[in-house]
Amino acid sequence: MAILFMDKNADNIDRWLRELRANLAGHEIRQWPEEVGDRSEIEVAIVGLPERGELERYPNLKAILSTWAGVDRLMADGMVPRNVPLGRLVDGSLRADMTLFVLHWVLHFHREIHLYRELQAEARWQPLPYRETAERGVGIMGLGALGADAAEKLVGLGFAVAGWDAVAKDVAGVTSFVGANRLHDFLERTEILVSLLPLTPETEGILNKETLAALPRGACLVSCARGAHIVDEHLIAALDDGRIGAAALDAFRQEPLPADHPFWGHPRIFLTPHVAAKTNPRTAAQEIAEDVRRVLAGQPPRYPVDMKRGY
Ligand code: NDP
Ligand code: OXD
Repeated sequence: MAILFMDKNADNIDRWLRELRANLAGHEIRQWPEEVGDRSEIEVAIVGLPERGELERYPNLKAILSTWAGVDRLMADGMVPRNVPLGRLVDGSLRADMTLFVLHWVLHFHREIHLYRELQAEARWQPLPYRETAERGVGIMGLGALGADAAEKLVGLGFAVAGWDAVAKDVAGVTSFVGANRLHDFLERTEILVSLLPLTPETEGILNKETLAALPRGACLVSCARGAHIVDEHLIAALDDGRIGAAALDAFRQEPLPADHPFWGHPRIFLTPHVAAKTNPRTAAQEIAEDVRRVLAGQPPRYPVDMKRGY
């Protein structure tokens, strides 16, 4: 019996295989496609981006484990069989990196560095009104594995933090807003909005002209989950007329972002190429190995994906 590693996109497959083999000594790890061999011998598949249809061909799969936190690509038709448990990645290193990224941009926007940058361009010496962190409403959409940690750290810095989720979350010091009918109330009090939602049919396009207009004028956006949460042209219009003060964007509808996309040259957009929190094979392999052992012992993965909800 064996474990399969399959990722059509990984540029570091050797590293992954090394880390997985170190953490799963005594188990045979086969690399797709070269080492697949007899498909009926594969019990667990560890996947980044699998070949469409391929995973349907493994009759004895007990689980599929994702090397990504977000599993939206795996929800597309034919990517994973619906009757095999799917586990996603929750990893302390990923969480710490995402929290640092969020803190960076929240502090940047809280201290209005984006506005000082514009004043600098005009050689204007103009201190802006002082705001305490306690007066600054920061809102996190999605207090999940990543969002809850960022929220806690922001509370620790004294910000007025709220979260918006599908189900109520109890994070110390964070005001919880739940469900579609509280979204407007959540947005109204949010001057710096952080998006850490998964991409699902429900959250696709959630940052659109209505939701952006519900934020206080000049509010800033930190979008570090998935680009398809944003309706791109609505964001550009909101930035152009000053309703949104600035946006830090890490993920995009199409990646790499096409060279002619208007985001690239927009003066109020800060753009990074999907690097907010990159999976670190060293730490991720430890987490994945733990789940492999559980699955082989007949238990489900620790962070199962709900196939109906898509995350
Ligand atoms: P989790 O699944 O742990 O958290 C998702 C949160 O979103 C949960 O609190 C969930 O609420 C909430 N949520 C989901 N759907 C809705 C909805 N329709 N309405 C309201 N709340 C909703 O995910 P993670 O925190 O691990 O990761 C979040 C996302 O970050 C990933 O899906 C991925 O897209 C992105 N990511 C980006 C990276 C980057 O480098 N840019 C790196 C890693 C991840 P509830 O629990 O109540 O259902
Ligand atoms: C992830 C990501 O979902 O890197 O893990 O975006």
